[in-house]
This record gives sequence, structure tokens and C-alpha cells, in this order.
Amino acid sequence: ELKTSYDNIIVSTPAPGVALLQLNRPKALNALCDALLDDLIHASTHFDKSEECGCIVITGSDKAFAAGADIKEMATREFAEVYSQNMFKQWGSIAAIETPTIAAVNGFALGGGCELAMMCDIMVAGDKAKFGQPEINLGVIPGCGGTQRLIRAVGKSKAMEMCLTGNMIDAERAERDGLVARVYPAEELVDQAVKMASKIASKSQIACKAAKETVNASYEMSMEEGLRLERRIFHSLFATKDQKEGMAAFVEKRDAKWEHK
Ligand code: CO8
Repeated sequence: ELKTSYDNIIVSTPAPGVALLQLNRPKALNALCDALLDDLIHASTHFDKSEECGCIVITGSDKAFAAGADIKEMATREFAEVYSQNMFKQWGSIAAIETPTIAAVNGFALGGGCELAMMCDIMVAGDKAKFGQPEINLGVIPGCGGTQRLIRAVGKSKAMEMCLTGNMIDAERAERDGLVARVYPAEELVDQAVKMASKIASKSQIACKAAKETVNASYEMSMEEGLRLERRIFHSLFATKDQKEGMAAFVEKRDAKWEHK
């Protein structure tokens, strides 16, 4: 059940089928403390299960999407504690959301902030956004996908540059390098992300989930296995009402009415 309010995020439904989760710890530039993660998992799990929700947008503030893991919370932790609690493992729940997700990044997306954005299916950015993996400056390395998802997005040399120097890249370069799908003027970003999310939410949800699952599987598979999985999932969609409806609507030259079944 969705709570009426959360301490660290603001939840809204700005358009039919769209959930907007706004990180809201402005004084700490949305540093990703444990309580914020709990809120984010709670709300995103609710929308992931909800039949009404077809796309989840995650955003921050104008100044920061998120400036990383909460350094103040982490600073004095010991190995035995972080190892036995498997610190950051719960972030896997965000990557495991089955509903399509969009990260709308204004301002800083650093460390865990950049990693959270990379867990989403599509990243869009405001023109003043800045991305970086500055963990090296703290004597550590990225801990939530920065060494794994970043290289798949931008390639080895650029990922190494970011992880080893801690240098930030701006939105224009992030788009050129393939980290970001689109860049918009900062003040339009959230509206544009909601518009994109509305478009996704207007499709067959079952087909969207199948597309997401199949695209993501490519990270784990050989080309041959991936193509076989794609074909099998394609075949399986012929068991859905939405395939019958979508193709009939095309033939009859009308809009499809999805039942998400
Ligand atoms: N953790 C805790 N507090 C933070 C963080 C953070 N990551 N980032 C900023 N803050 C706080 C500051 O301490 C400051 O608080 P206060 O007013 O109480 O001193 C407030 O936010 C405002 O920050 P600044 O005064 O520093 O603002 P500036 O505009 O001068 O600078 C920067 C903005 C450049 C973003 C700067 O704040 C900065 O460098 N932040 C740290 C960035 C960083 O190193 N991030 C990586 C963190 S490590 C990490 O993410 C490990 C990833 C593991 C996976 C995590 C999954 C979630």
C-alpha cells in the first residue's frame, strides 16, 4: 500500500498511467541514505504491482538528481558491518522493477546518483545535468553498478576515465556518449519525461514488460541465446489479447484498445 506521505520522496501521478517519484532531501542534495532507499523501494514496488501504472519516472531537484550515497552515514562503517549487511544489495530491487522506468536528471548525478539513474531503462537529462563517479576521491570505488553498467553504456575507455579520475561529464557529452537518450532545457525536463512516460503507459503493458525483459536479457546472454529468447518471447505474445487487438486495430485502421492481457 502506498503511504500518504514519505519523509524522503514526493510521490505523484501527473498523468494517467504515470507515477512520478521525486527524491526529496534538498539539504543533502538528495544523498541516498538508507531511509530514502526504503521510501523509494516502498513506493516503486507499489506502482510496479499496480495495474494502473505503465511507467515510473524518478527525478530529483533542479540542483541535484542525487549526489551519491550518504557519505556521512557511511564514513565510520567497518568492513564486518558492510560485508555482513551486504551494504547496497537492496538497490537491486530498483533495478528489478518490471514496469518501464525513466530517470529524469537535472543537476548532479554523482556516485550512487549516477548509478540509480543507470538502473532506470531510459535516462533523460536537463541541459545543466552533470554525471560522475567520484568515489575514487573518497578512497573507494562505485558500489552500485558504476563499474558495470557504465562500461556497457559508454565503453571501456570513457568508463575508466570517469571511474579513475572522478571527472564529471555534462549532459551534452552524456548524450553523445550514449549514457543519456535525450537532453531537454532544464525547466522542461520533468514535463518531457512525463510526456515520454505517458506515451509508454499508453501501450500494451504486457508488451512493454516483454520488451524490457528481452532488452535487459541481452546483458546476460550470447547473441545466439538472446535472439532465441527474443523469438520465444515474441511467439509468447501471440497468447495475449493485446496482440490480437493490436494487429486487428491496424488492419481495421483504428486505434488499439489495450486490455493489458
Ligand atoms: N552525502 C552526504 N551529504 C552530502 C553528499 C553526499 N553524497 N553530497 C552533498 N552532501 C551535503 C553536503 O555535505 C552539504 O551539507 P552541509 O550543508 O550540511 O554541509 C550539502 O549536501 C550541500 O553540499 P555542498 O555544500 O557540498 O554543495 P556544493 O554545491 O558546494 O557541491 C557537490 C556540490 C559537488 C555535489 C558536492 O556536494 C559533492 O562533491 N558531493 C559528494 C559527491 C560524491 O562524492 N558522491 C559519491 C558518494 S559515494 C557513493 O555514491 C558510493 C556509491 C555506492 C552505491 C550507492 C547506492 C546508492
